[in-house]
Amino acid sequence: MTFTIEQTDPQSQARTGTLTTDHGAIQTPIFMPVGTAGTVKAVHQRELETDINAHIILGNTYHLYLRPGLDVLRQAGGLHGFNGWQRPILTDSGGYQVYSLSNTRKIKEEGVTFKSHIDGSKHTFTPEGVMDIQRTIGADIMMAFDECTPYPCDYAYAKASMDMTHRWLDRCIRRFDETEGHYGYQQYLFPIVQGSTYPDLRRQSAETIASKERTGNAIGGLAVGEPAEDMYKTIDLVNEILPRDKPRYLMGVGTPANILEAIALGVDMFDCVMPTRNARHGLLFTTAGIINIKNEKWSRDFSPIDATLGGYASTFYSKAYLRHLFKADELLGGQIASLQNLTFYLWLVRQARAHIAAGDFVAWKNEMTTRLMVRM
Ligand code: PRF
Repeated sequence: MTFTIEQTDPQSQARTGTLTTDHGAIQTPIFMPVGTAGTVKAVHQRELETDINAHIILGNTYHLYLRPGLDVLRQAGGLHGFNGWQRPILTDSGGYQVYSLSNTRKIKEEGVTFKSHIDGSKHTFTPEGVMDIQRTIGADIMMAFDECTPYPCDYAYAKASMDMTHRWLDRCIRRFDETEGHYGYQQYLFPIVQGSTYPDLRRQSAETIASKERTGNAIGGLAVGEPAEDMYKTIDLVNEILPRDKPRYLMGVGTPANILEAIALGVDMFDCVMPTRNARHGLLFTTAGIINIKNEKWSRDFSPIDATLGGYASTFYSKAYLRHLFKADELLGGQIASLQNLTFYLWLVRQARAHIAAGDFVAWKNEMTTRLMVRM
């Protein structure tokens, strides 16, 4: 894997770059659509490639391990062989999903024991096991096993948790370095910075993570309910320490405004369920602002969903028609809305790259942030 920085913004920490994997190149800053269970919900692989032009998608260790399970994935030739997506895939390590989804869980030094949200069966994730599972899934980028602390979180818990995440990281690295991918291409391991919102813990964690000298680094434990200002301060502090010449991935973020601010602070990669989850509830991100398509005001608006954005779903279907689909509970509604929102998110990061290259990123970001918050 190589990461080349192409342009840096003189007024902020923003930069553009190219991350090259055996499954192709990723232009950064990039947004990665979330495909939890091996599918970006309600979106075809073809639309992901053409209309949305996703460079990389996410999968989740927790979900894929429980269903379809490792035997099926191994026989399919990994997730790429199973779902047909031939561009890069990143998998989250499962820790975060265990904490948010499973019914009961026990966190110990050895690992996390939990009950499946599907059938109540009992399982244990260890750092070693999670490396093996991500080898079998065949993700180009594998994430270290961590604990994402809740917010608020007292200092003693945050410190003990961070120390354990660091010990888990050493176990992940050992297992990762003594194993190989199964499918003939390289895989890479990204460690994750934790430390809640405590500056000294974040500093210590960023230094520990940087010292491992992996291919790329991630920032976890944010966007869990803390004020946006605390999130930005933490990103700024951590990015001062994480190496400049390696990609930085901010996990589970966020709104369009969050993404633009974090790009200005030097983040290169993002993922979030927001565009797809909001879409299924009729909330649209458009270049003119945020729309609740279920509102009566759209019932006779026969204009395209988002003519400025371009692309198939945004120009072919009208707001009135999409509103009708949602009111009638038609499955096509969620599909069109998901396509609109992901096309928008990928457009947003493409615009960011263009404005970093043009040298007017900060002015554009400030104007865009105001525009995108408009509720129509
Ligand atoms: N750790 C992992 N995945 C995550 C997070 C984390 O802290 C977050 C926090 N926003 C989202 N996804 N492993």
